[in-house]
Amino acid sequence: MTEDLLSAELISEGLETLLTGKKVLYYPEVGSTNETARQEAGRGAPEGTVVIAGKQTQGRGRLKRSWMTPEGNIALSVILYPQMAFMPSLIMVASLAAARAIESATGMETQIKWPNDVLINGRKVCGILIETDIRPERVNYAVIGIGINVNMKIEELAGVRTPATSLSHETGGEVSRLKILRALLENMDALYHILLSGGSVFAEWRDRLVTLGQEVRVTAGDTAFEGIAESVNSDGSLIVRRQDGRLERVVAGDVTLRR
Ligand code: BT5
Repeated sequence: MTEDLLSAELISEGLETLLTGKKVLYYPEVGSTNETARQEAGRGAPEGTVVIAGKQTQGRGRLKRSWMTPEGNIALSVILYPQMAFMPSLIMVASLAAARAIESATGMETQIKWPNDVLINGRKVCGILIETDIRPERVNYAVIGIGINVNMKIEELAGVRTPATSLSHETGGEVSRLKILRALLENMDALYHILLSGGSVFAEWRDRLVTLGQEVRVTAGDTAFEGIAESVNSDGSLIVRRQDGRLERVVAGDVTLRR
């Protein structure tokens, strides 16, 4: 591997952001950046603080699943103190920022799989986990965790149950984590400021969804059903037409594309 050093200074130097990455905490190795970010948020870290790890030993996905982050990849968490009204848009901000950053840094085209995966050629290259501390009527903090497979051999992903890939595998060469990280933070910042100024990021997110029009299988809690993903609402929920014709609104859950 050629030199792709990371440090807080390299990541934040000259970054064109208003909030995101003004404070960067870089750890060569950490359990989970989301866990560290939650502790920092609990201590009142400034909004936009970013926790980045060279490697995670206990990276986590949704529903207590695990997320592999060996050396050479990106694992980061951003601390935000958003209004409650912004909550449904955070997943859109995060997945759009990741998609845009990957595209600008590699020239590869990406798709977003509802609600939180970024794909290249139909394979997952990025996962997002948002963890929040919500007090009645108010968000204490939100931690946006993003994991991107950057320089990872395809064999390292062999144990993963859904189709997955890495940027180095797709581009056929080593990819600069620094370039992607900086683009990611700049895009996150710009997209979050659209929310802060009363705008919406919904249309771009919807237009990038690969899920719409597809046959899907939805599992949510104890229930599972199949149907066609017809549309999404501006709150991010997915509208699925079941085989018996009924429309179902899916707020959380796992969606598998049945291709
Ligand atoms: C996710 O969960 O996709 C969210 C992943 C979020 C990871 C970031 S890294 C920074 C921050 N700190 C953390 O501790 N987490 C966040 P989910 O949709 O539940 O997908 C998890 C599933 O993806 C696992 O059950 C595996 O099957 C698969 N998987 C694990 N590692 C993977 C990888 N590196 N690439 C692709 N798929 C993976």
